[in-house]
Amino acid sequence: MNEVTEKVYQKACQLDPNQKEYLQAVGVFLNSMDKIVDDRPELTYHKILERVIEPERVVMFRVPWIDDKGQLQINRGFRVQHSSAIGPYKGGLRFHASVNLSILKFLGFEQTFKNSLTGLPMGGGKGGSDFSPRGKSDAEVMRFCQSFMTELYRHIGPDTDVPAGDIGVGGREVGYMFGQYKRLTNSFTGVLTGKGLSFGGSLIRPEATGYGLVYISDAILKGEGLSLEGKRCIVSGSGNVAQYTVEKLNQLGAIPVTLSDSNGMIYDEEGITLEKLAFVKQLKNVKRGRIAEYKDKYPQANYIPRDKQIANPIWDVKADYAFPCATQNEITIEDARNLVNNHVKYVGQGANMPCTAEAEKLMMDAGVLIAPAKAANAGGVAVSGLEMCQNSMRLAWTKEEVDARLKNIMTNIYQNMSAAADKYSEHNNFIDGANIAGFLKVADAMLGQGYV
Ligand code: NDP
Ligand code: 8G0
Repeated sequence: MNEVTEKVYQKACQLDPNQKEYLQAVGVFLNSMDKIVDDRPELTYHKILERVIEPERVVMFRVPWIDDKGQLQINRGFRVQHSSAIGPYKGGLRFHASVNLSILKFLGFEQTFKNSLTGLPMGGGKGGSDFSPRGKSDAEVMRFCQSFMTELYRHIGPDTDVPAGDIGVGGREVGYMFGQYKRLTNSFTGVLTGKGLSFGGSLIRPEATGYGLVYISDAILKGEGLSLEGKRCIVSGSGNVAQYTVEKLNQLGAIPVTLSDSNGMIYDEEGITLEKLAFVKQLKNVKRGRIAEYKDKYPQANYIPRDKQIANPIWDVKADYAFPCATQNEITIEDARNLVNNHVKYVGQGANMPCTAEAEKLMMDAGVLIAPAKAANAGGVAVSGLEMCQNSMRLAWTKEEVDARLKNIMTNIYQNMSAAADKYSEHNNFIDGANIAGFLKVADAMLGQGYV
């Protein structure tokens, strides 16, 4: 960092010394900003960096609900409304035991620049709860979602803030929350995205993040004279993003060989084909089972339980490319060393901030090509933006139309981050490129709107 960015970072550290994920995201972002502060002195004069790292508003609330035994349970609810510079706040809701303010602030912060990169008019936000849907009945999940929305509804709206799903929040949860919003406000509007197809959802939204990740990866690799064809790919996670990453990798001729959850990983040397993926979708989305059961069905695969004391074996599988699609900081410095030693050439970030700052630096220094999350996984929020657009127009596009728009958006993101890297940083430094390209549009919108 230089003198300007270091000062901004030190202030953030003083204000929130315990928010480690938020400070990590801000730190990585400010490193990229070094390259533009000299070029754009008016940004420093108007304190754009100091302003843009601070959320416009944070809402925290209690969520009481009754479990199936009749016992009262209390969880914590949040909505971080990070930036409305270029559109209404937009971003997912995460229901997971690990959720806290630091994690949601990092996610809302990243969302702002990602949404800017999509070229669609969306600000950034994120929310959620430390409620875990795992092991809960449908009725418990419904009561929780209704209680959560009973507070959240007053803070959101189709032109104010448009939430969606994220970890632990899929079509079921979005549906329950939409139903409650409609009941409380007596209005049927596009206030949430990721809705069911029969009540305003968009085709291709479930597929969008994984498909978009593979589309942009294909474009990046082609730019280097490489391809996906016949390449072995590590994919982590086994939820929404991981599933559709595996699907599109298959369609483009690559060979995904792993999947995981928080209990362990499977390694299928013969490749996770579309037929095997159909089993995984049924297992995870319908039965809500664990990835360990893959081995019961396909005994030639290896199952390795997760031992948190040691480096994650998923990043030590021999492969060409890696697609982390589970959660933040899933690639540590030890994992990064394994990836480099195994000559993995490319990391496409499906999850948000999947690498620790040290891991990312080690891989960059070793020449691994990295597609940062705010570019690589922007397909999800991009199609959410298209869902908002369709809702406003009161029409629905075909899947071909949405898919074509998604492809086009991912190609534009690649070109914009690549051009920004060449102009301000170095060739193929997509981390700097995506941060700078995403930020400049937000900064110009902030400059134009005065001191807000
Ligand atoms: P899902 O809930 O569908 O799946 C999450 C997967 O990651 C599960 O396999 C889960 O395993 C695993 N996981 C979650 N938390 C942890 C943890 N703390 N430790 C280990 N494993 C964990 O979520 P998504 O697929 O939607 O999201 C995955 C990532 O992609 C997140 O970082 C999300 O923010 C990001 N993302 C999602 C988008 C979307 O459209 N859905 C868009 C852009 C980014 P387990 O079941 O054991 O918890
Ligand atoms: O559709 C969305 O707004 C959404 C949902 C889940 C995750 C993300 C993300 O970009 O991280 C966006």
